[in-house]
Amino acid sequence: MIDLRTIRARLAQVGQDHVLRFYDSLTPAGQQNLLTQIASLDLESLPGLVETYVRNKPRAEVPTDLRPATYYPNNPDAASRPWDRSAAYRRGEDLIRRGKVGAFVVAGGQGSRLGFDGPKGCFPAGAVTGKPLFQVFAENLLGAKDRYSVRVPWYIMTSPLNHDPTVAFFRDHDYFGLSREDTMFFPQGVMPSFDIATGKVPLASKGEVATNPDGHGGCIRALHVSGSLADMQRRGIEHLSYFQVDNPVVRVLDPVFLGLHAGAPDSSAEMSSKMVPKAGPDEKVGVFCLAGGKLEVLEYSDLPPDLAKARNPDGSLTYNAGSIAIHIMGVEFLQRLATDPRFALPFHRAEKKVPCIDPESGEPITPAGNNGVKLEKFVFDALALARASIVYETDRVEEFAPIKNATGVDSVQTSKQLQTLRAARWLESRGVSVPRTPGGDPDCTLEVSPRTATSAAELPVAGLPKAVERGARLAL
Ligand code: UD2
Repeated sequence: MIDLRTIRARLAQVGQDHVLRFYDSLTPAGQQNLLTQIASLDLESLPGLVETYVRNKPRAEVPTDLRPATYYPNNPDAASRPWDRSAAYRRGEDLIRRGKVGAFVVAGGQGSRLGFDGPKGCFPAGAVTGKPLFQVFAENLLGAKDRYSVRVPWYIMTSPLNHDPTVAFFRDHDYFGLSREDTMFFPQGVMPSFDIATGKVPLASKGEVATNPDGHGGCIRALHVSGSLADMQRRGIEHLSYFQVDNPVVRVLDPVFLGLHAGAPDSSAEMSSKMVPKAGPDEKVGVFCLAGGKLEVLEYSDLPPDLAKARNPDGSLTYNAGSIAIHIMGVEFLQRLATDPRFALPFHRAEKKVPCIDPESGEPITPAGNNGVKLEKFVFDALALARASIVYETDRVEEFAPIKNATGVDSVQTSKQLQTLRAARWLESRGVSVPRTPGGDPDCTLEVSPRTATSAAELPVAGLPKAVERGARLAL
């Protein structure tokens, strides 16, 4: 039993005792739930956080020695930095075959921009089949089982807000054919939200404090406290392939990327990243930069417009290395960070709409504008903690078709177009004729399951049609 008086005193000390205003109106179970929730928060840190991030808006300092990051070009013969793709492939493939690689999706975000009611991984994403994002990722792992005869464990980070429906979705779909023992779910941590005007923590209801997931950077601690890192060590997993829940064309097990991460002379095999050249100065992706000799990602909102627009003599963007949020992380590295008592990633402040109740009347408030401040940690801030970190360029059409918005840029529609475009390329590379519009876009809808292939080279020729009909919908 958590003691009311102790909690009340601690709350009063940090100026947040209003969260107990409706305590007496709750059932005994409701009272205990509220006290348990409050006791799980780091109350003593709240005054400092309110001062730093709510009353003030810390400006992201742009380091004076900032320069663009270097990267392994997609073309290994590029004069800028030649490298041995087949050696990287062999090394990466060997790691996969020997069961040294795990998969890790961060799926704890609130997905508010998409307006989808449910965990984002349940969103129907397949261009033809409409299969959910989680199934697409599962098929990557089933494909690895077919190709490499290996069971790749999959760690799925949820948040307390979507954990139960996520687990139920997998159970209802029989884990999409994966083994239950190889599919691990764990919730990330939360942070209290803050009222933007007062710094008070709002109440989501009379018996619940408003909280938000603590950002994908919370995954490092969550991997540790959930026992996932220990599980990886038991299984002999050395590298974790990290990806976001919103990208159905991610190549979960990429031998070349793994090989570079584990074997490139300038990699510490601690944390590596994939990039694509930015679509334009305004694309909403972070950029890889170097500062103080360390690799870092400057989030798009923190990159000053003059740097975002700066160009090289050949016309390309100077800060061109866009992060598509695909990383490989060494398990030893994660263990070292997670068990270091000094380890803490910085918070990033975001102004958001926080649904809550009126602190006086208890009536629900649906905010019209941003009424709250949320604090989140970003996983890419861990890059600077790696001894050395490499970036590998990949092709946008091959690996980046995110679903973030209901319409427009990075929407389900653009994702389906990109899925089709990629499949068209793969089919054409196999001699299949694909109808195109006068503008050059495929005039059909195509989808290749990652169980069938995760690259053109993996697409089996047998069984492919000679030509795709105009307007056809074809799933392979
Ligand atoms: C992210 C990157 C951006 C670029 C882009 C590529 C950040 C801050 N920005 O932008 O630089 O790489 O992706 O697509 O990451 N998530 C959690 N828990 C949380 C918050 C988020 O699991 O507490 C997951 C979320 O489920 C999703 C991913 O992290 O899989 C990205 O989150 P986002 O939608 O907030 O990031 P976005 O699209 O603004």
